[in-house]
Amino acid sequence: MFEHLTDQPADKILALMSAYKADPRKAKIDLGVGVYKDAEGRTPIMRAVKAAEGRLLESQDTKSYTALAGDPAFADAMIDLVLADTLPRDRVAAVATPGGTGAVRQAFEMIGMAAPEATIWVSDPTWPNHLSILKHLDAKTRAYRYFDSETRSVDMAGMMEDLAEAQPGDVVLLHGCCHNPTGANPTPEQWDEIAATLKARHLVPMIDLAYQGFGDGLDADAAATRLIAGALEEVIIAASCSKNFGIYRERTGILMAVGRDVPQTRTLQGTLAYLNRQNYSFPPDHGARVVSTILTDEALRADWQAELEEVRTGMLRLREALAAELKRLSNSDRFDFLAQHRGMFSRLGASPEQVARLRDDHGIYMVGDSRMNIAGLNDRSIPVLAQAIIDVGV
Ligand code: PLP
Ligand code: TYF
Repeated sequence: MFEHLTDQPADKILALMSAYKADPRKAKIDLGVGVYKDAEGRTPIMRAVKAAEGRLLESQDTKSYTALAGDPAFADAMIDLVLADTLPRDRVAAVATPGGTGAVRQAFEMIGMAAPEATIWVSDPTWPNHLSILKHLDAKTRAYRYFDSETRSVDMAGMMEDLAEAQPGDVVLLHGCCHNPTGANPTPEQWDEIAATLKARHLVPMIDLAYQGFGDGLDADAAATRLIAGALEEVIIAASCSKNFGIYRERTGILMAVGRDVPQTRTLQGTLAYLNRQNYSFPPDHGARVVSTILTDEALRADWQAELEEVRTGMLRLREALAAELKRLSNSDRFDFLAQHRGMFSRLGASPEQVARLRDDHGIYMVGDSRMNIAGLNDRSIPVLAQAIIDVGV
């Protein structure tokens, strides 16, 4: 039977990680995979995470199964973090999932159960895993224009024109904040327009929220999600704790589904638990319990927020420094978009050839579409990167 299997294309981002590691040059810069790194290039364990793990080690007295939906305290804490008081708790169904990716996957499967004919609209571009999971599930998918490669901001007119072709009941996948891979995000006014369009055209939003706290702050980054969840009857939210808690390998995420009323939400809750059971039964617990321990303890939560805020403002400072250096070297403001983008990523707008030259001639690794992980920079590498960007002719 195995002879029927063929080689699958590698994940380009993960392949880049290996290529970087294998590069023997001392002076190399890793702007590839979306993992936060401090100025020394480390991905630290956050203080509150260490403390919560210590508490769990002391106090946990069983490793027995939790529930198909995961620990209820995790769901409550995450719904509060993402939605605050937008909705009554009994209109939100939620299950813990293995990472945000697990939530995305379960969401697509739920859509397939509820509306197999629905088209799932994705931004062009979007996170490559969205596309590969949709393809794997054989879901109907279409792209809407999102990024204006001239201004490096959201192509609102193109997006609206394309979504005008969506049929009632179609799903629109949105990045709640910190768009991956472009770094370009709708303004609050544009989010109002997006929410109004979804509502008027009876479209179902699915919001992927993988970077809450990495853009403009914990509440600001959830504002679009809250706006949409408050305005529409049916909403899907896939949230990740990988980045904002720095617990990537613990595989911690949550899938939420907002129902139009309490009975429908109860059915949704059962459906999500059913999907967990079919795919892996009980979701991972350790990361979820670390998160709920932090979010429900005043001191741990305050410390986590303070450290997350340092991470966020540190990346903003790097953005501003890179934009300023490029302004100086290019004698123009054409790189100012770098300071306006939010989150870990910016799409530089370099050609594939220029990206290859940055790697081959300068030891600078970014994804082939010229997505840079801003957290891979520090004060020493910013002038090096800026000069290389000018040298290859971006
Ligand atoms: N969605 C987007 C847009 C992402 O960039 C990521 C990546 O980190 C995820 C979801 C899910 O990440 P994880 O499965 O590691 O929680
Ligand atoms: O886009 C990124 O870099 C992150 C991390 O298969 C990631 O979202 C990349 C590829 C992948 C899983 C996670």
